[in-house]
Amino acid sequence: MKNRPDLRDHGPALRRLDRRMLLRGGLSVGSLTMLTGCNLQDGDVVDKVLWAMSRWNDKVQAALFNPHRLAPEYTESDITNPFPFNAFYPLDDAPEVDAGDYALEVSGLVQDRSPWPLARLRALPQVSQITRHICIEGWSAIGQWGGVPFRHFLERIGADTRARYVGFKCADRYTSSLDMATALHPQTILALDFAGSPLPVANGFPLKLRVPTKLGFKNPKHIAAITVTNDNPGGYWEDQGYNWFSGS
Ligand SMILES: Nc1nc2c(c(=O)[nH]1)N[C@H]1C(S)=C(S)[C@@H](COP(=O)(O)O)O[C@H]1N2
Ligand SMILES: [Mo]
Repeated sequence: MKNRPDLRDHGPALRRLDRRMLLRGGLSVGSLTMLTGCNLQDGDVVDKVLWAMSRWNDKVQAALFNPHRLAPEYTESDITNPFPFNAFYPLDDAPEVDAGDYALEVSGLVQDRSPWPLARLRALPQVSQITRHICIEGWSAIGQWGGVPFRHFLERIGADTRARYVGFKCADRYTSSLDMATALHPQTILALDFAGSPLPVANGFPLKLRVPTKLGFKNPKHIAAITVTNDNPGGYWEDQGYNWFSGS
């Protein structure tokens, strides 16, 4: 074939392409060549095409997202023990947040920007779920998380729930963001507890977002600040090419 792309030149760009897009859409690099009419020899062009496809994929996924469909829930006997740790650094570097000093910051399109010490979060209604965490790196594990339904929290701070995004900043400088429909999903929780006790440092002390309808990287740990916005805040992995929506 004349225009056969040389995959070796585009390894990183192709690895960043959402696997699901390839699987679901049945797309191949060969069909990409036909669609774009370019021979994919130019890394920048490949990158632009893949980013454009990923943005388009975000829109399709958002349109397909059913705000009422629930992720499967499991029983205590299904829980994975020990539960894995994962971050963009080794466990020794996980941030040690001082519980006494801690207060969650809130900003953006919200009526009440007052900070949230842990006791104030604990005073809100709490729920618990046993769900499967799926990491894009190829592992999954079932765990139990407890905390405040995120929808309740957003209503409590007077968030404009017509805004498009909720952004998260974490104590380890990790960032991530969610579409508002997923933020309001009944299983999305601002988790304080893991396996019935306060979150261990490894798994996000003092606060993480548990989103069972999304891949693991969209479950920020050690959350320090939340913002409600119409400008897509992106995120640590999102900005490196992981598909932004990454959910079902
Ligand atoms: N603050 C922060 N949150 C994070 C990450 C991180 O590096 N820092 N990694 C993400 C990824 S890729 C995964 S798989 C999960 C891992 O959560 P766990 O350590 O509780 O298994 O956290 C997500 N949230
Ligand atoms: Mo992950």
